Amino acid sequence: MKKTLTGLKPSGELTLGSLMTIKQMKEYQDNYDSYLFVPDLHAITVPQDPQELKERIRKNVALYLACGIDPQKNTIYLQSENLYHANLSWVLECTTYMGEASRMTQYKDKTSKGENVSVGLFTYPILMAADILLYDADYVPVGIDQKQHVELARDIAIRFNKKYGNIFQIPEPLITKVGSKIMDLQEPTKKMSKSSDNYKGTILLLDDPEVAKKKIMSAVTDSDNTIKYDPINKPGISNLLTIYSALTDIPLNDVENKFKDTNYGTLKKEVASIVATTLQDIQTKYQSIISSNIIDEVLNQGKEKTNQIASQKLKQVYHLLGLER
Ligand code: LTN
Repeated sequence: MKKTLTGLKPSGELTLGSLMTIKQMKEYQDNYDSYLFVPDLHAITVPQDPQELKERIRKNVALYLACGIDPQKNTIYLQSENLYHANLSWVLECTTYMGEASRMTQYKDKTSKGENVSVGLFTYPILMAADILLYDADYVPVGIDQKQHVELARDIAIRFNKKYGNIFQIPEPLITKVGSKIMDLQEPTKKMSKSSDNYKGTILLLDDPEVAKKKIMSAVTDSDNTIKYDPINKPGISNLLTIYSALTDIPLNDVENKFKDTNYGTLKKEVASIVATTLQDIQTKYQSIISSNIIDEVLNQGKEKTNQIASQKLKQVYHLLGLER
């Protein structure tokens, strides 16, 4: 069976955008061997409050389950509970060129603002390559912003295989269909992000549904009052159509037709309502999960299984490199 693997960084609360990646994994869970982990080591590339990080890690696992990820069909685990990730990452760093790593646009964007950045932020995509290659993932569902990182993982794997022997499966990015396009409600040309400081622009999966409704109602639009999917000229309206389509699974075209003879107020109300019911449903499930011991059971299983797989893989890599006596 083919393998899919992905992770959602716990650097901020999960958003509607995160839900799209989770939904994608849910679609695959019946037909693929699915791995869904919490890349908590990736979160510390920027400073985190330890107590908040700890809580968020648990919350995120509970949210995976509340959003319909079946722990029987998915291997769910914490990156930090598997030492082999950081270990393989070091090996891969030694086979990655400075030039390649320096081309990563996410890193370039972050450093272009002139902020102090950690070395970890620079090597971040190589740890991500390790996450993927340890398990021989065939497919990696990610938003469009992570595509370049998966391509780097491919390049690293291809080169390693050529030089040392065929050991890594070459992964392919699977770009989340609409999720890669869910935008900030206040600045609809920017991706809706868990690390955004614009509270009104982002809908969190644990937002009070009434608050979420208000955020939709005050989303930025434009003044020409025609409803059309046109992300360049009408980013705000297009984003609302996208959200509606994503949450109802109705194709974007049909959504556009459904609303084309109405007005912005109607569209916003309908989107607000579907967002609120979606959140309500997730949160009801979340409440019962967070107060049970299912999270620990799931994570213990995931930890054991993935440590076994990863230790085998690293042993083979060490063998190929002559790291043995
Ligand atoms: N970099 C990703 C999170 C991530 C990931 C991975 C995704 C870390 N390791 C491996 C897929 C596969 C992000 O920021 N969304």
